[in-house]
Amino acid sequence: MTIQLIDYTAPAYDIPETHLDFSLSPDATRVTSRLKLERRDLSADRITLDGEKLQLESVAIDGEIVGPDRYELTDTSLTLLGLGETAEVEITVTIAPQGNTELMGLYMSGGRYCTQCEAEGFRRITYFLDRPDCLSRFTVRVEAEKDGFPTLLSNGDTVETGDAGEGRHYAVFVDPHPKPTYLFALVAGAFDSIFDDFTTASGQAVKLGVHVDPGQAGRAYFAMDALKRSMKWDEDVFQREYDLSEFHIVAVRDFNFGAMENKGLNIFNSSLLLADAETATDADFMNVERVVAHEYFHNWSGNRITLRDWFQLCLKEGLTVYRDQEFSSDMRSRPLQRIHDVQGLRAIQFPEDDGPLAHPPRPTEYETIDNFYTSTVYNKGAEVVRVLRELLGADGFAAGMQRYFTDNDGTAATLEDFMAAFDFGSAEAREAAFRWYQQAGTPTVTMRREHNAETGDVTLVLTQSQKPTPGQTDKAPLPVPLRIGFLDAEGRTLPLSHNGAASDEHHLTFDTAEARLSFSGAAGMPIPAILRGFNAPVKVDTDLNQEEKLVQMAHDPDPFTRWDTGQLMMAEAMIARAEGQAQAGPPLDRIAQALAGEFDRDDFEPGFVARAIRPASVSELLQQTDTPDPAALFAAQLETRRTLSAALAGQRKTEFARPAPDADSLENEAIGRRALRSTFLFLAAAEGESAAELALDAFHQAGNMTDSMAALRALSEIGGSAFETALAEFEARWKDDALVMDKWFSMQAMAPHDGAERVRKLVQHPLFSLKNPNRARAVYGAFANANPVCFHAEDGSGYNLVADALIELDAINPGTSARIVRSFETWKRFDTTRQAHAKAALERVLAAAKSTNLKEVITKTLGG
Ligand code: B3K
Ligand code: ZN
Repeated sequence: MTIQLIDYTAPAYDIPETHLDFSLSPDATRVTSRLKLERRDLSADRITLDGEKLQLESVAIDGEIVGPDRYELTDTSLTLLGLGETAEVEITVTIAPQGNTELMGLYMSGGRYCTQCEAEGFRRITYFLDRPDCLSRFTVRVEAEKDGFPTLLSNGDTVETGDAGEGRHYAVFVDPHPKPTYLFALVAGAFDSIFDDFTTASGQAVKLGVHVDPGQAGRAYFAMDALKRSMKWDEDVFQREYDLSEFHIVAVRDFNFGAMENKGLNIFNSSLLLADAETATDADFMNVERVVAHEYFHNWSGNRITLRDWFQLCLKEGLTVYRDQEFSSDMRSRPLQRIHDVQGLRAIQFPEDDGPLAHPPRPTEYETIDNFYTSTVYNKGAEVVRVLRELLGADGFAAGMQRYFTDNDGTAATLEDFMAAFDFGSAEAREAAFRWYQQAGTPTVTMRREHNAETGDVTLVLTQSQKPTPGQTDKAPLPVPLRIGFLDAEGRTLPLSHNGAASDEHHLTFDTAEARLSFSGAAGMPIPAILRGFNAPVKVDTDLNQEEKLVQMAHDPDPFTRWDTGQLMMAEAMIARAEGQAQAGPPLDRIAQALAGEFDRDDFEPGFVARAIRPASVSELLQQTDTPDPAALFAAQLETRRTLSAALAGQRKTEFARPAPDADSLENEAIGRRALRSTFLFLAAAEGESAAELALDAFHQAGNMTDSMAALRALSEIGGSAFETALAEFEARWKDDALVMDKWFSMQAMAPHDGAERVRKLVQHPLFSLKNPNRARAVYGAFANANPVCFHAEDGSGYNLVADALIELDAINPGTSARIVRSFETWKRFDTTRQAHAKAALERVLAAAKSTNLKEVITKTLGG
């Protein structure tokens, strides 16, 4: 059944008050709900509540138990009949959290109860209007055995606790903020808890708790610190304060995605919460910090202001990702954060936008909303907010954000409400900006120069175009905010004039299919960068020649541009090699020379250089060529790495001659230097066997998980006995630590030479289980997404390996199978042999698939 945006209608009744009573037990949890109904639609006398996999025990209306003459029951709903203007309804159901392998609704993880309700999990807890526009005030009583479940949590403030007899205890929670069901949460179990407190700007004291598996408290302090920094940042930057007297975060091992922003009770995948230097990499730390912030920021962008319907998902997700990106930029390095985020966007969102699953940030129809938690909704959604900020200017954007929060507080809003908060100057300008939410596909902006040596005028001739996407052929131009700066042939900044005003950097909006932007004051042909800072999610195609690009990558004052142009040059060189045309590509020695210059800059930042000198991954390269051949691209990448490694040998020696950065430090300098060392190792690993000793040495010297993983990664490419030795040592040391073992599993699944054989063996390992999403992703997700050479093997073996797993996984956890299958989305870009294998594999999975989730993704992938 397809749900359409235009079909939205408000529910016939409101449920202003909800009381829930949980009597927890693994196989038969009893849930009693008491709902206050208030008629909204005058003609209504019935209400259809959502419910799935529930055992209905009883229904009472206005105090009287009623029979089936007063309700209709189906597999997915309970319709109450003959209702008046108001009604008090009491419903009792039983559910079995222990058998819940889909991890939606109430389930058990590691012997603890927890919930996941977004998007439609609450209907597996009890019958309710399980939709985001039904806001209700919740009072929740939770009762469980004292032994084994000492900690009881739900949303809001704890108002009562006590003994319930027979070895059981209870707690009552009141959440004063009306909320939709998807923000409901409940937790019960034995945890190690750490506590802290925070005082809001207006003086409210908030008790903070982070609850983790027993024995793991030491790994929870970083998250607690990140939480406090997030709370402060949201006050400073967006004037948003927290609004309850308690805030809790709980980590669970079995979780379908990263984390969840339930009101006052965030639940996290433990992989995104637990971190210490021994067991987590710098990248893990940054992810924990980002996700803690993200979920906390939802308290305003998502919870206080929620969604009218799921089509508006981007309203909370895109905006909140934008907010967490800004937070990370302020906490760490702004240019590095931008590079990191754009790399992610290009790696995942651009291909999505270019393939059969393309959809606008605000889709207009869906079958399963779970399938729309996509990179387009999240990451492009964040980029669109960034576009708005650029179009409006920092002050206009800030003022609009305050208006948005004030005008919509306590409501279920739409993207139109969001746009209405900003002053675009005209209705046309607002409509044009709104198109970013409505159109799918990545626009391409081309830039060609016309230079007049006599007058010193240069005109940038710009065009923008978008390819048709499934279901959307007509595309209107979008407002693209540009930051344009020029260099001369020696790399000096040229302050050219536009409309009479000279500037080092011009901020202009390009909002038509074609435009001519004229600048004066350029004696020679200038070298423009038009998308400094990357403030619009577009592809750029310029007429710069190789010499000009070399100047730009070495001298543009914008670090993003230097990084980007350097990456482009290296990619062109690698692709030319893969196609057997090395001569046609840019010369590697000149690229290496330009990159070497980064080490001598006054503003040298090791973390930046680590990224600048690291050539694109094979996955990234696959997208940049129309004849993708993973093995050839890998060989070209290895050659490029060897050249760079040799050219930068002096710089490497200098770095390794210095004392290693403090293993526990998370300062930018320390993180940056570790990243730089890791890149050097990555470059050197391309030398193969002869680098084995160096890499194994690095593995043994490693003072923290970042260094261990960098060395193990290098070894995974070299293969042979050094890799086996390291793996065995790693396993012996970490076999009892699930999060660390996930790394061990994925490192092998990503091994480029023999990943497929390894995966076949790994899934026989006693620690492997498809039931745990982290472990399933560590093996199959890593293989399908991060081992392009083996996944796209020409004989179809990689596709078949994943297909077999998907069939098995779908019966256990459709949310996870429907996500891993997305690695097939680029199948039509490959040669006919690979296409045939991919198609056969997908058809085989489709025939066996049980879930709508998986079927929807495959059908679109095959059809689009
Ligand atoms: N809102 C959740 C994601 C829920 C996914 C449901 N399929 C996490 C987040 O984006 O913050
Ligand atoms: Zn989110």
